[in-house]
Amino acid sequence: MTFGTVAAEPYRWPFDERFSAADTALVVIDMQTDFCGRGGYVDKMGYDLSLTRAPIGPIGRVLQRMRTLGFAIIHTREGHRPDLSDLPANKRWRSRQIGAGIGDPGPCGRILVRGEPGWEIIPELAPAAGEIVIDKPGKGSFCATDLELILRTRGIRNLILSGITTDVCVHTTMREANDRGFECLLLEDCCGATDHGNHLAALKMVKMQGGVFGAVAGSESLLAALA
Ligand code: C5J
Repeated sequence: MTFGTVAAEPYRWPFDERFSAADTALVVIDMQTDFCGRGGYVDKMGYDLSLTRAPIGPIGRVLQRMRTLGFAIIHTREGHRPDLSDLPANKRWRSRQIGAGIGDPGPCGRILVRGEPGWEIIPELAPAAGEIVIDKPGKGSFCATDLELILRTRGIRNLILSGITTDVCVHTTMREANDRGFECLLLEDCCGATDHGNHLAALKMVKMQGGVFGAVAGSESLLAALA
């Protein structure tokens, strides 16, 4: 089934006016306890969890609809090997400056370490059987992962982006994808940041210069296009 365009800013998405489950994936970025759960990394840093939890409901609705329609669903998790061999010293040092050292013990296990409770995707948005999960050591989902190979192998050209945080992992992934020629749509109510001003600024940056990284829409606009 082919769908028409989504009402988005600064242009109706996608640019070539059609998309389908065969050529489009939903990417759900880092919906892990460490970023939106009590006792996780973001909580330990002292940020307001309501900001990174806000997208849980909207993502859940989009996920359910896109799953039903047979779109590819890709989840990502930021995290490091237990021996921390993929953790740059400066990333660890900076996290310790703010009192949430990556690799150090916390209420949800070792912070941002693969296999620990805090690193798991929250139960509300848990991957379904057969959905792809990308483990990444950095902010971007393309860096040191097989994401691009998987997308090219499946013939995916369009990415619908959601998750946390808007200004860090979501933005880095969108920029990486855009440079690789993927046509990107960011769902504004399906992402959130530790600072609401940064969230708004990140949305604005996408829309400048005619859509320098792609387009931005609300989840209701996407769901209307998929109805
Ligand atoms: C951050 C992320 N904010 N998932 N990670 O450190 O955006």
